[in-house]
Amino acid sequence: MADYRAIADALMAGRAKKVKELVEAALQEGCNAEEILNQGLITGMSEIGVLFKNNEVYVPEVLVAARAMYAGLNLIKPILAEKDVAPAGVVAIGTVKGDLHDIGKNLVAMMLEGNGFKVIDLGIDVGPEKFLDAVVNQGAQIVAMSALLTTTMPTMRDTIVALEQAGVRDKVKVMVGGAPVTDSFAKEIGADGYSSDAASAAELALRLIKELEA
Ligand code: B1M
Repeated sequence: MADYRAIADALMAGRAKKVKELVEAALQEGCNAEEILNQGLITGMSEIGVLFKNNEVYVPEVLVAARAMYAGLNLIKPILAEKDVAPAGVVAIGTVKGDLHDIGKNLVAMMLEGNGFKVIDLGIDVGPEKFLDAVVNQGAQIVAMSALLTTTMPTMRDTIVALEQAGVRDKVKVMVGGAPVTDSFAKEIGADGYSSDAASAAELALRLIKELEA
Protein backbone atom coordinates (compact mmCIF):
# COMPACT_ATOMS: atom_id res chain seq x y z
CA MET A 1 0.00 0.00 0.00
CA ALA A 2 1.59 3.28 -1.11
CA ASP A 3 2.36 5.85 1.54
CA TYR A 4 0.99 9.12 0.17
CA ARG A 5 1.98 10.92 3.38
CA ALA A 6 5.61 9.94 2.73
CA ILE A 7 5.37 11.48 -0.77
CA ALA A 8 3.95 14.71 0.67
CA ASP A 9 6.64 14.81 3.39
CA ALA A 10 9.50 14.19 0.94
CA LEU A 11 8.10 16.91 -1.34
CA MET A 12 7.92 19.38 1.54
CA ALA A 13 11.51 18.56 2.45
CA GLY A 14 12.51 19.29 -1.15
CA ARG A 15 13.79 15.73 -1.69
CA ALA A 16 13.23 15.43 -5.44
CA LYS A 17 15.01 12.06 -5.79
CA LYS A 18 12.99 10.57 -2.94
CA VAL A 19 9.71 11.88 -4.37
CA LYS A 20 10.61 10.33 -7.74
CA GLU A 21 11.40 6.97 -6.10
CA LEU A 22 8.21 6.96 -4.02
CA VAL A 23 6.01 7.89 -6.98
CA GLU A 24 7.69 5.25 -9.15
CA ALA A 25 7.12 2.64 -6.44
CA ALA A 26 3.48 3.67 -6.03
CA LEU A 27 2.90 3.39 -9.78
CA GLN A 28 4.56 -0.04 -9.84
CA GLU A 29 2.24 -1.15 -7.04
CA GLY A 30 -0.62 -0.18 -9.31
CA CYS A 31 -1.74 2.92 -7.43
CA ASN A 32 -4.06 5.32 -9.17
CA ALA A 33 -2.16 8.28 -10.73
CA GLU A 34 -4.86 10.74 -9.74
CA GLU A 35 -4.68 9.55 -6.12
CA ILE A 36 -0.89 9.98 -6.11
CA LEU A 37 -1.37 13.49 -7.47
CA ASN A 38 -4.10 14.53 -5.03
CA GLN A 39 -3.08 12.74 -1.84
CA GLY A 40 0.69 12.98 -2.31
CA LEU A 41 1.89 15.83 -4.52
CA ILE A 42 -0.99 18.32 -4.19
CA THR A 43 -1.23 17.70 -0.44
CA GLY A 44 2.49 18.39 0.01
CA MET A 45 2.45 21.48 -2.18
CA SER A 46 -0.63 22.88 -0.44
CA GLU A 47 0.92 22.31 2.99
CA ILE A 48 4.19 24.02 2.03
CA GLY A 49 2.05 26.88 0.68
CA VAL A 50 0.43 27.31 4.09
CA LEU A 51 3.83 27.27 5.84
CA PHE A 52 5.06 29.91 3.35
CA LYS A 53 2.00 32.04 3.97
CA ASN A 54 2.69 31.89 7.72
CA ASN A 55 6.38 32.80 7.23
CA GLU A 56 7.41 29.40 8.59
CA VAL A 57 9.37 28.65 5.39
CA TYR A 58 10.76 31.05 2.77
CA VAL A 59 11.18 31.37 -1.01
CA PRO A 60 14.15 28.92 -1.34
CA GLU A 61 12.26 26.14 0.51
CA VAL A 62 9.21 26.66 -1.70
CA LEU A 63 11.35 26.54 -4.84
CA VAL A 64 13.03 23.25 -3.84
CA ALA A 65 9.65 21.79 -2.86
CA ALA A 66 8.30 22.81 -6.26
CA ARG A 67 11.27 21.12 -7.94
CA ALA A 68 10.49 17.97 -5.97
CA MET A 69 6.84 18.24 -7.00
CA TYR A 70 7.86 18.34 -10.68
CA ALA A 71 10.05 15.23 -10.17
CA GLY A 72 6.87 13.34 -9.26
CA LEU A 73 4.51 15.21 -11.56
CA ASN A 74 6.65 14.43 -14.62
CA LEU A 75 6.15 10.71 -13.97
CA ILE A 76 2.38 10.86 -13.67
CA LYS A 77 1.59 13.60 -16.21
CA PRO A 78 1.71 11.20 -19.21
CA ILE A 79 -0.59 8.76 -17.40
CA LEU A 80 -3.06 11.51 -16.50
CA ALA A 81 -2.98 12.78 -20.09
CA GLU A 82 -3.77 9.26 -21.38
CA LYS A 83 -6.66 8.93 -18.93
CA ASP A 84 -7.84 12.38 -19.93
CA VAL A 85 -8.18 13.55 -16.31
CA ALA A 86 -9.60 17.04 -16.47
CA PRO A 87 -7.47 19.77 -14.87
CA ALA A 88 -9.01 21.88 -12.09
CA GLY A 89 -9.07 24.70 -14.65
CA VAL A 90 -6.89 26.54 -17.15
CA VAL A 91 -4.98 29.62 -15.99
CA ALA A 92 -2.97 32.01 -18.17
CA ILE A 93 -0.43 33.72 -15.94
CA GLY A 94 2.08 36.44 -16.66
CA THR A 95 3.96 39.40 -15.27
CA VAL A 96 2.50 42.47 -16.93
CA LYS A 97 4.03 44.62 -19.67
CA GLY A 98 7.14 46.55 -18.72
CA ASP A 99 7.73 44.34 -15.67
CA LEU A 100 10.51 41.75 -15.53
CA HIS A 101 10.02 40.47 -11.96
CA ASP A 102 9.08 36.80 -12.16
CA ILE A 103 9.96 35.08 -8.86
CA GLY A 104 6.54 35.66 -7.28
CA LYS A 105 4.74 34.87 -10.53
CA ASN A 106 6.63 31.57 -10.80
CA LEU A 107 5.71 30.66 -7.23
CA VAL A 108 2.06 31.36 -7.96
CA ALA A 109 2.27 29.26 -11.15
CA MET A 110 3.81 26.37 -9.20
CA MET A 111 1.13 26.54 -6.50
CA LEU A 112 -1.55 26.54 -9.20
CA GLU A 113 0.00 23.48 -10.89
CA GLY A 114 0.36 21.88 -7.47
CA ASN A 115 -3.38 22.36 -7.03
CA GLY A 116 -4.22 20.63 -10.28
CA PHE A 117 -4.52 23.58 -12.68
CA LYS A 118 -3.20 23.57 -16.23
CA VAL A 119 -1.00 26.68 -16.32
CA ILE A 120 -0.16 28.59 -19.47
CA ASP A 121 2.86 30.62 -18.39
CA LEU A 122 3.07 33.65 -20.66
CA GLY A 123 6.28 34.79 -18.95
CA ILE A 124 7.26 38.38 -18.26
CA ASP A 125 6.52 41.69 -20.02
CA VAL A 126 3.07 40.45 -21.07
CA GLY A 127 0.70 42.94 -22.70
CA PRO A 128 -3.13 42.80 -22.93
CA GLU A 129 -3.06 41.26 -26.43
CA LYS A 130 -1.16 38.17 -25.20
CA PHE A 131 -3.54 37.63 -22.26
CA LEU A 132 -6.48 38.04 -24.65
CA ASP A 133 -4.96 35.54 -27.09
CA ALA A 134 -4.62 32.99 -24.26
CA VAL A 135 -8.34 33.35 -23.51
CA VAL A 136 -9.58 33.31 -27.11
CA ASN A 137 -7.19 30.75 -28.60
CA GLN A 138 -5.86 28.67 -25.72
CA GLY A 139 -8.91 28.15 -23.54
CA ALA A 140 -7.73 30.10 -20.49
CA GLN A 141 -10.54 30.39 -17.93
CA ILE A 142 -8.57 32.58 -15.54
CA VAL A 143 -6.25 35.44 -16.40
CA ALA A 144 -3.70 35.82 -13.58
CA MET A 145 -1.61 38.99 -13.66
CA SER A 146 1.38 39.81 -11.49
CA ALA A 147 3.01 43.25 -11.10
CA LEU A 148 5.89 44.33 -8.88
CA LEU A 149 6.21 47.91 -10.08
CA THR A 150 3.66 50.63 -9.41
CA THR A 151 4.37 51.90 -12.94
CA THR A 152 3.24 48.63 -14.55
CA MET A 153 0.02 48.14 -12.58
CA PRO A 154 -2.09 50.08 -15.15
CA THR A 155 -1.57 47.22 -17.63
CA MET A 156 -3.87 45.16 -15.42
CA ARG A 157 -6.70 47.61 -16.07
CA ASP A 158 -5.81 47.76 -19.80
CA THR A 159 -6.04 43.97 -20.00
CA ILE A 160 -9.50 43.95 -18.42
CA VAL A 161 -10.59 46.63 -20.91
CA ALA A 162 -9.17 44.52 -23.78
CA LEU A 163 -11.16 41.48 -22.54
CA GLU A 164 -14.31 43.63 -22.39
CA GLN A 165 -13.76 45.08 -25.85
CA ALA A 166 -13.24 41.59 -27.30
CA GLY A 167 -16.58 40.50 -25.75
CA VAL A 168 -15.05 37.73 -23.60
CA ARG A 169 -15.03 39.38 -20.16
CA ASP A 170 -17.94 37.25 -18.89
CA LYS A 171 -16.26 34.00 -19.98
CA VAL A 172 -13.16 34.52 -17.89
CA LYS A 173 -12.13 35.38 -14.33
CA VAL A 174 -9.36 37.85 -13.66
CA MET A 175 -7.09 37.69 -10.61
CA VAL A 176 -4.25 40.02 -9.73
CA GLY A 177 -1.37 40.15 -7.27
CA GLY A 178 2.15 41.30 -6.58
CA ALA A 179 3.75 43.39 -3.83
CA PRO A 180 2.28 46.84 -4.75
CA VAL A 181 -1.16 45.48 -5.69
CA THR A 182 -3.99 45.73 -3.15
CA ASP A 183 -7.49 44.44 -2.77
CA SER A 184 -8.90 47.93 -3.28
CA PHE A 185 -6.89 48.36 -6.50
CA ALA A 186 -8.23 45.01 -7.73
CA LYS A 187 -11.80 46.17 -7.04
CA GLU A 188 -11.17 49.56 -8.64
CA ILE A 189 -10.05 48.01 -11.96
CA GLY A 190 -12.84 45.42 -11.99
CA ALA A 191 -10.75 42.30 -11.30
CA ASP A 192 -12.54 39.31 -9.80
CA GLY A 193 -9.99 38.70 -7.08
CA TYR A 194 -6.75 39.64 -5.40
CA SER A 195 -4.41 37.58 -3.29
CA SER A 196 -1.34 38.57 -1.36
CA ASP A 197 0.64 35.34 -1.66
CA ALA A 198 1.03 32.17 -3.68
CA ALA A 199 -0.93 29.85 -1.38
CA SER A 200 -3.95 32.17 -1.26
CA ALA A 201 -3.65 32.61 -5.03
CA ALA A 202 -4.30 28.88 -5.49
CA GLU A 203 -7.26 29.03 -3.07
CA LEU A 204 -8.62 32.06 -4.93
CA ALA A 205 -8.26 30.34 -8.32
CA LEU A 206 -10.20 27.30 -7.06
CA ARG A 207 -12.98 29.61 -5.84
CA LEU A 208 -13.07 31.58 -9.12
CA ILE A 209 -13.32 28.40 -11.20
CA LYS A 210 -16.29 27.28 -9.07
CA GLU A 211 -17.95 30.67 -9.65
CA LEU A 212 -17.29 30.47 -13.40
CA GLU A 213 -18.74 26.98 -13.64
CA ALA A 214 -21.76 27.69 -11.37
CO1 B1M B 1 13.12 45.07 -8.56
N1 B1M B 1 12.00 46.40 -7.62
N2 B1M B 1 13.46 46.42 -9.95
N3 B1M B 1 14.27 43.73 -9.28
N4 B1M B 1 12.88 44.10 -6.93
C1 B1M B 1 11.29 45.86 -6.39
C2 B1M B 1 9.92 45.32 -6.73
C3 B1M B 1 11.24 47.20 -5.50
C4 B1M B 1 10.08 47.21 -4.49
C5 B1M B 1 12.61 47.42 -4.81
C6 B1M B 1 12.64 48.70 -4.01
O1 B1M B 1 12.81 49.76 -4.56
N5 B1M B 1 12.50 48.62 -2.72
C7 B1M B 1 11.12 48.30 -6.60
C8 B1M B 1 9.70 48.66 -7.05
C9 B1M B 1 9.22 50.00 -6.53
C10 B1M B 1 7.82 50.22 -6.95
O2 B1M B 1 7.50 50.35 -8.09
N6 B1M B 1 6.94 50.21 -5.96
C11 B1M B 1 11.92 47.67 -7.73
C12 B1M B 1 12.51 48.39 -8.79
C13 B1M B 1 12.38 49.90 -8.74
C14 B1M B 1 13.21 47.77 -9.85
C15 B1M B 1 13.88 48.43 -11.06
C16 B1M B 1 13.11 49.59 -11.69
C17 B1M B 1 15.27 48.85 -10.58
C18 B1M B 1 16.07 49.62 -11.60
O3 B1M B 1 16.46 49.09 -12.61
N7 B1M B 1 16.25 50.89 -11.29
C19 B1M B 1 14.04 47.25 -12.04
C20 B1M B 1 12.79 47.12 -12.94
C21 B1M B 1 12.99 46.07 -14.00
C22 B1M B 1 11.67 45.81 -14.70
O4 B1M B 1 10.91 45.02 -14.20
N8 B1M B 1 11.41 46.51 -15.79
C23 B1M B 1 14.11 46.11 -11.08
C24 B1M B 1 14.80 44.92 -11.36
C25 B1M B 1 14.92 43.84 -10.50
C26 B1M B 1 15.79 42.63 -10.76
C27 B1M B 1 15.84 42.21 -12.23
C28 B1M B 1 17.18 42.95 -10.29
C29 B1M B 1 15.18 41.57 -9.77
C30 B1M B 1 14.06 40.70 -10.41
C31 B1M B 1 14.56 39.29 -10.73
C32 B1M B 1 13.41 38.41 -11.14
O5 B1M B 1 12.27 38.55 -10.73
N9 B1M B 1 13.74 37.45 -11.95
C33 B1M B 1 14.50 42.48 -8.75
C34 B1M B 1 14.10 42.06 -7.46
C35 B1M B 1 14.54 40.67 -7.03
C36 B1M B 1 13.35 42.88 -6.59
C37 B1M B 1 12.96 42.64 -5.11
C38 B1M B 1 14.25 42.85 -4.30
C39 B1M B 1 12.38 41.29 -4.76
C40 B1M B 1 11.15 40.90 -5.58
C41 B1M B 1 10.84 39.43 -5.32
O6 B1M B 1 11.17 38.57 -6.12
N10 B1M B 1 10.28 39.13 -4.15
C42 B1M B 1 11.89 43.78 -4.85
C43 B1M B 1 11.94 44.33 -3.44
C44 B1M B 1 10.98 43.60 -2.52
O7 B1M B 1 9.92 43.18 -2.92
N11 B1M B 1 11.37 43.50 -1.31
C45 B1M B 1 12.10 44.70 -6.00
C46 B1M B 1 10.01 37.74 -3.70
C47 B1M B 1 8.68 37.26 -4.29
C48 B1M B 1 8.39 35.84 -3.80
O8 B1M B 1 7.66 38.10 -3.81
O9 B1M B 1 7.18 38.99 -6.12
O10 B1M B 1 6.05 39.98 -4.07
P1 B1M B 1 6.61 38.83 -4.77
O11 B1M B 1 5.47 37.72 -4.94
C49 B1M B 1 4.67 37.28 -3.87
C50 B1M B 1 3.37 38.07 -3.70
O12 B1M B 1 3.48 39.42 -4.10
C51 B1M B 1 2.36 37.28 -4.46
O13 B1M B 1 2.78 35.94 -4.32
C52 B1M B 1 4.21 35.88 -4.27
C53 B1M B 1 4.58 34.79 -3.34
O14 B1M B 1 3.99 34.91 -2.10
N12 B1M B 1 2.13 37.48 -5.87
C54 B1M B 1 0.92 37.18 -6.42
C55 B1M B 1 2.95 37.87 -6.85
N13 B1M B 1 2.31 37.86 -8.02
C56 B1M B 1 1.06 37.43 -7.78
C57 B1M B 1 -0.02 37.20 -8.64
C58 B1M B 1 -1.22 36.75 -8.09
C59 B1M B 1 -1.34 36.54 -6.72
C60 B1M B 1 -0.28 36.74 -5.86
O15 B1M B 1 -2.31 36.51 -8.81
C61 B1M B 1 -2.23 36.58 -10.21
